[in-house]
Amino acid sequence: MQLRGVRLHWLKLPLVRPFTTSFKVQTEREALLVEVAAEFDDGRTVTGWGECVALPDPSYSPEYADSCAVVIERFLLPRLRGDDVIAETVGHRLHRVKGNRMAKAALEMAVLDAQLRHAGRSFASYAGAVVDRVPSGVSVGIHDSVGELLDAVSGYLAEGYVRIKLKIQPGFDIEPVRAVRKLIGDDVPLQVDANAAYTLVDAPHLRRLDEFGLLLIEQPLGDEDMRQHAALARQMATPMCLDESIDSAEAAADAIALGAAAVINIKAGRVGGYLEAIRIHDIARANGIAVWCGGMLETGVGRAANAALAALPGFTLPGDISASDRFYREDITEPFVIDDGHIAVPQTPGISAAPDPDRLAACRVAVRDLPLG
Ligand code: NPG
Repeated sequence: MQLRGVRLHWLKLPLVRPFTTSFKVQTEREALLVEVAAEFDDGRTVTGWGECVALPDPSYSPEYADSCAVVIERFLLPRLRGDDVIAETVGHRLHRVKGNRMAKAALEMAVLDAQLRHAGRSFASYAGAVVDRVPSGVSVGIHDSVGELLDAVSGYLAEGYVRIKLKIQPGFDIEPVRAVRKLIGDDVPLQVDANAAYTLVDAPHLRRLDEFGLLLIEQPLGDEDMRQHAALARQMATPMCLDESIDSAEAAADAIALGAAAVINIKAGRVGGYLEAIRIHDIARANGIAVWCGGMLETGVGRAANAALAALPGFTLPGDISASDRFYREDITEPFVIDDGHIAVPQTPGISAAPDPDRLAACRVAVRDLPLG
């Protein structure tokens, strides 16, 4: 295929309620979508959509939405000139540009979406999905009081979510987790996510989480602290899960070899795209390491991709794939709904439904056509 047009859309979607993590309070999602027009050998031109998951600031990772837009325009697109573009070689063509994985992921996703739409094939079938619905977990932010947290958790359980993930940080960890475990009983799967808020000297404190029978503790230490995660893992009974530290298949292989990860949270944006995400799934599965699909408050475009990814056989733990209304009153696609604790895996050609043009226009704050050179 040949790229004939690339358009960036900056969106702002209000959240139904603030979402607080150890690194940020989010009250709206600023999303960046990549739309490509791809012309195929048969003369057909097909539109593809990608979602860039970078936040508006470098708080979760070094990238941020505007840095991604610049990188896509100045450094990535020039490498996708010519009539021989296929999704499977996008990663290789972009390899000389270091890092900037969320930017690369969004562009590769748009190309893959166009390619699959052209072929009339769903992403689920392409990726090797083995189920047509995936269990839905919910990520619950830090609250001002334990009482408010318990109300939120009760509400999500009533909606049918099958697994609860609690955001924790120093000062909001042992007691909130104890209270939630007491509320939900021993049978509801519960896990915690620290988003790199602790250091290894906190090991004795973190070990107190062991008594709550957690599925896992996610990224307690810094992004670069692979060795220290391995050391912490040896001191805790709760299985160690890495998120921020795993930015590639190589990093996943290292984490497994070091004993730093008994579980891996896979987020395609963080690792440079859905194809790398599939490779990490494959490596983890071959090593007997469980994976689950993380979320970054995606719109319906990215949520569709995550639901399909999570349908691969190694995704043995529920992902952060909630219904659209966990974050948004109105999505830009048909909303994903929770049904009996599950989210349906899209089966239509391409990765996601195209955004609804009216909804897109309603929440768009900027749009830019990129020169193709
Ligand atoms: O369900 O999409 C979701 C949110 C899941 O907690 C969630 N995401 O650290 O994993 C995380 C966190 C996050 C959100 C990280 C946005 C970065 C940006």
